[in-house]
Amino acid sequence: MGTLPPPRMARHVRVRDPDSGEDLDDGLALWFPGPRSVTGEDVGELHLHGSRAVIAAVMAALGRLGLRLAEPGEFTRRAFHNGKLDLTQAEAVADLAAAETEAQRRQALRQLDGRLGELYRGWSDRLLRLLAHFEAAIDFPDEDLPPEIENRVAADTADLAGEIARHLADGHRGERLRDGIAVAIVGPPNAGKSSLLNQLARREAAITSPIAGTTRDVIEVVIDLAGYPVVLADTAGLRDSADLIEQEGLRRARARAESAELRLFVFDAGRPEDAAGAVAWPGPDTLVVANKIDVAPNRAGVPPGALALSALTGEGIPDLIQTLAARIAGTYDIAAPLLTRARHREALENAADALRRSLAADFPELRAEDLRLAWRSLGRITGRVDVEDLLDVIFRDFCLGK
Ligand SMILES: Nc1nc2c(ncn2[C@@H]2O[C@H](COP(=O)(O)OP(=O)(O)OP(=O)(O)O)[C@@H](O)[C@H]2O)c(=O)[nH]1
Ligand SMILES: [Mg+2]
Repeated sequence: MGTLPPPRMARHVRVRDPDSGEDLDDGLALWFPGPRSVTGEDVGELHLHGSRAVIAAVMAALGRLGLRLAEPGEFTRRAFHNGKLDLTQAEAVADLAAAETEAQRRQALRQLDGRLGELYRGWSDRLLRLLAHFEAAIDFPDEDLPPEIENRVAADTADLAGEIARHLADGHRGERLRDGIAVAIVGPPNAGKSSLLNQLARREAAITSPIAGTTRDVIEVVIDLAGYPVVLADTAGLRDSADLIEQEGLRRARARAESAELRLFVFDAGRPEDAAGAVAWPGPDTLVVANKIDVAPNRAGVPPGALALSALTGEGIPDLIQTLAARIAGTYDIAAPLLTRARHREALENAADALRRSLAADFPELRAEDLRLAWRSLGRITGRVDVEDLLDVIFRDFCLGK
């Protein structure tokens, strides 16, 4: 029987079967007594050679001691229950484990640092203070809220509703960074759209051919574009067509172009008149790309502001990647914590609605009830809904009439 290593110090150990005494592996053992551990409980770690045979032998021996494998998410769940993490941080653990690009990793780490939770808790605390005024007025009905307090509560409620609304109106950036930023490739047939998709994906994801009308459906690939997760969509070439299948393809192409965050309008530099098709999607979110520059080397057909490249030779592709990455960085590289999940969005929308209702309500009881609903919605995001909080604040922060 070995002894415990000193707390938080790695010790070189022989791992032995407690019954037979047989050596099972050679490794490291660490001991983290609670509460200074990842879950807040006592945690022991064994660092082993991870082969199936070693794991099977050690697991069997631990099983005989009454230990079992953790369920999925069990460590994080225990950490949450023991107050080591709030729910947004627990979600960030899952995001960090699933992150595929630098931008996703950074976003998840920022959330794990607790900044998103802090923002929501800050709002929640402000609501509690507002609520405390009403609770007192309701508990002591003879004493009306002084009008200046009532005005301040209304102004603060409106401020908070405004802040939450601004946080919600973020263009879904945090969620998009988790799921991938939508970029659509559109343009006339045969311009080289599918060839460009293949270049950016670095594989032959889409069929290309000299026949106009090769691509009929939307073809999606997920790529890591300079650290950003991008869902790149190739679409059918835009032209008038009597073919029913092609018409459906065109409908899908246009719909995808509309919903995408950024568009690459690709045309053949040898057919400069085609560049005009880009006017269907005016604005800075459409990058105009003159393709096949390898066979139009004097660049006469490249309008100002367009990127010239060859999807065949790869010339100009690094510039396109850089331009796209800079565009994406301008939108997504911000220090403020972003909303990352539909769950948070829904709770925040409920909170904002409740605050607006509270402002419109006639009686203090109703105003208070809506504030309470808003507070509960916010509390659900971080997982810290607890009426004890409310009672504590009422008796600590509020002193009626004094
Ligand atoms: N010389 C040259 N040929 C290219 C270039 N890019 C694409 N092509 C060729 O142009 C033809 C059409 O390319 P695709 O990528 O299939 O064009 P598309 O825009 O997807 O066409 P549709 O799917 O029909 O709308 C193919 O024969 C490609 O090999 C380029 O940069 N230079
Ligand atoms: Mg195509």
